[in-house]
Amino acid sequence: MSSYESLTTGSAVSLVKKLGLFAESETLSSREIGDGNLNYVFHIKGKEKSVIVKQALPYAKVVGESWPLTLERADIENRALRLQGKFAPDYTPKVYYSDKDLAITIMEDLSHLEIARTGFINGEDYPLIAQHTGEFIARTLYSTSDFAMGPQEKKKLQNTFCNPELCDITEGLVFTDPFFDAETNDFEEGLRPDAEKLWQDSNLKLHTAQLKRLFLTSGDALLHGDLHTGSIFASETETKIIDPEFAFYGPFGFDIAHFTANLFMNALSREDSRREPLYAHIVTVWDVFNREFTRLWKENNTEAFAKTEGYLEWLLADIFEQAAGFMGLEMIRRTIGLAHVKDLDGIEDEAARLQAKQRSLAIGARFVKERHQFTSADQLVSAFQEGLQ
Ligand code: SR1
Ligand code: MG
Repeated sequence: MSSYESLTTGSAVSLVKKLGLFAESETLSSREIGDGNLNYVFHIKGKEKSVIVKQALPYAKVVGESWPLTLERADIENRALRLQGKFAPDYTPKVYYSDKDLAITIMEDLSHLEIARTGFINGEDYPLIAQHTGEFIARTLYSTSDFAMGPQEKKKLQNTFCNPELCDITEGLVFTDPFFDAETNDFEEGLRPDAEKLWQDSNLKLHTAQLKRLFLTSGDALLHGDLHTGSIFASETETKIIDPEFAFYGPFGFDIAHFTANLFMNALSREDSRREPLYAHIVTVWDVFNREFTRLWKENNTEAFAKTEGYLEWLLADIFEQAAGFMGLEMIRRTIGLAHVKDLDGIEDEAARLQAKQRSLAIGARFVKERHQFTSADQLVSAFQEGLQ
């Protein structure tokens, strides 16, 4: 029988004391700070140290108890964090404790950093975020792929990261619902003509179906699965990637696409003169990903065809093309689907907000439909700039 019960600020304190993370006698402060869609997050602070207690709820917090959700995701997140910590320790929070029944993970407190989405909205530029995120993605993906692990070990690991319910959320909210008049969609009335145009675009639907199939069937590597700027804690010098509860074996291009798409959406919310640092991040994350993936490929590759001329170059080009498509889908779903981004929703002026969202839809649709034509991040940035005209 499961011993699950949801924590409160008080019971979270009792738990960390019982686990010996703090002395019984110590006075601790405890606050629920989660602003995500799915979980409780308690910040527990003593005199000299602090920790984060994250607990999965048996339903999606963003919708309520009418949307039940597996607690298994806490175990997935905990195991993904431990693996990511092995391959990219500088960019992963340390895990101190986890309990499958209670669906909790106790981890390093990162509150000296800021959620990157919030920082970007407030005008921060985080000079190292793209370099760090590119390294994180290349290392975690390459290290869990057939190339690094060999097909047998990889398949064994893949079996332990089947994440059907969370994948179902992505399959619905990212790859399906925004392309139909679905109940989960959420947009302001002024966007209805744009949404309807999109629902009638059969070419866009065909491309979306192709990308959805890729998501459903490719098992390249252990993905983070939800790598938007709200899943990143950052400062001028540090970057930590959190929240891998959507982790599963999926296509190489997915994580980098989501990071890049969220930078583009922040760029939509900024004045032209302040977009340059985001464009630079987009180019950098791709440069770093390609460089790091290539370094790892050359250092450690179990594949018989690893040295076959043109194979690595073909693969990197294929990842880029997939990613351009996934990027477009992320922009579309964050604009008219269920889960929005504050970058766009927070634009106060109604006309400016509507324009930014219309641009997000149009640029997103172009990325999806023309993904085969893009071969570099510079080209994506140029296409984005054309979408601002
Ligand atoms: C019901 S969950 C909605 C969204 O929040 C998560 O962060 C994922 O992006 C998901 O699509
Ligand atoms: Mg999350």
